[in-house]
Amino acid sequence: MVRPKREGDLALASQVAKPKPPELYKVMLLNDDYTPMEFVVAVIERFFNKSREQATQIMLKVHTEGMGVCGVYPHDIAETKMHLVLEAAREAQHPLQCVIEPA
Ligand code: TYC
Repeated sequence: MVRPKREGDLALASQVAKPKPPELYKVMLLNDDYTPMEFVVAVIERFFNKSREQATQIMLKVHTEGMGVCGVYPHDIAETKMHLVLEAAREAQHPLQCVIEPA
């Protein structure tokens, strides 16, 4: 068993330890020739909390440039959002692809 050198040292160490800021990841959509624009806009609104106007801008960027960022999040949240997008696309039988990468 590890004993603190002095009474209270362990508690103090945990208070002093600096919490690291979380590493952030971009959630990106990829363009394809088949997923309807309206579906992509709806996905961005729903999972990335964007207005219809913001979602439309992001969708058009992906459509014209091949890729676009929907949001930036800590790793676990980014991964969850990616899975939600892929699940919605699969459910609707669209080939929409979503990836995450370090911000
Ligand atoms: N290129 C698609 C179309 O013309 C629209 C689209 C936009 C698809 C963004 C995927 O991530 C995407 N219907």
